[in-house]
Amino acid sequence: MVIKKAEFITSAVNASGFPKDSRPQIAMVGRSNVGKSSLINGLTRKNKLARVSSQPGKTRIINFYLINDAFYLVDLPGYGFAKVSRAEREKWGLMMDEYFSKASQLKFIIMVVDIRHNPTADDKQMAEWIRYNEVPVLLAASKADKLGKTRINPQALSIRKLLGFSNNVPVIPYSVVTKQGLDELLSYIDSYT
Ligand SMILES: Nc1nc2c(ncn2[C@@H]2O[C@H](COP(=O)(O)OP(=O)(O)OP(=O)(O)O)[C@@H](O)[C@H]2O)c(=O)[nH]1
Ligand SMILES: [Mg+2]
Repeated sequence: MVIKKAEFITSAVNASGFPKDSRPQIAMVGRSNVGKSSLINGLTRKNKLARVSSQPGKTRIINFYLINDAFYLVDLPGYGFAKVSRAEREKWGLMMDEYFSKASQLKFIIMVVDIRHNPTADDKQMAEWIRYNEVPVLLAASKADKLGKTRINPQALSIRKLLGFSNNVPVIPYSVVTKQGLDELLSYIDSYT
């Protein structure tokens, strides 16, 4: 698939703000600062579409991007960054619950993990939740440019295992810097839209 058109449509904090049309949605989940917004920019080849920051917690609302007029990529707020109040954490949980329970067009989840790190307790909880809800999932292991070539695949497979996913869950190491893995991710996205 080639992404010819990508545009920001809307932001939302609850279901009243979600797009109302029936186009399929593919959502990015993952720890804060792992690279979800960068991945949206990398896949669409638009550097300024989604806001990226080295400061964790940049995306605190749900952002919807319409791709080729055909489907949405959904940038969900990241979890697990330290400097956050309890109230903020609760707000995050409510927002995610609302999205996952009411977004009936959700077809597929891309769970983004940093290839350099083993999964955290938060990551494991997210993986549990995905399995419980039986949503098709793909693991995208970010920042592969930061790891030596021979370590990339073994580390990606190890993360999948630690998260408790079976071999049926695709795991794709990628980098928005070298563009490794981006075409493969696009093919998977294509098969779900
Ligand atoms: N080297 C490298 N850096 C990356 C890659 N992807 C993202 N980054 C960097 O990681 C940082 C965080 O990226 P974001 O895309 O803002 O992360 P996020 O997951 O959207 O974070 P939140 O919005 O806080 O949930 C930025 O400094 C990016 O430039 C990658 O593939 N390689
Ligand atoms: Mg973000």
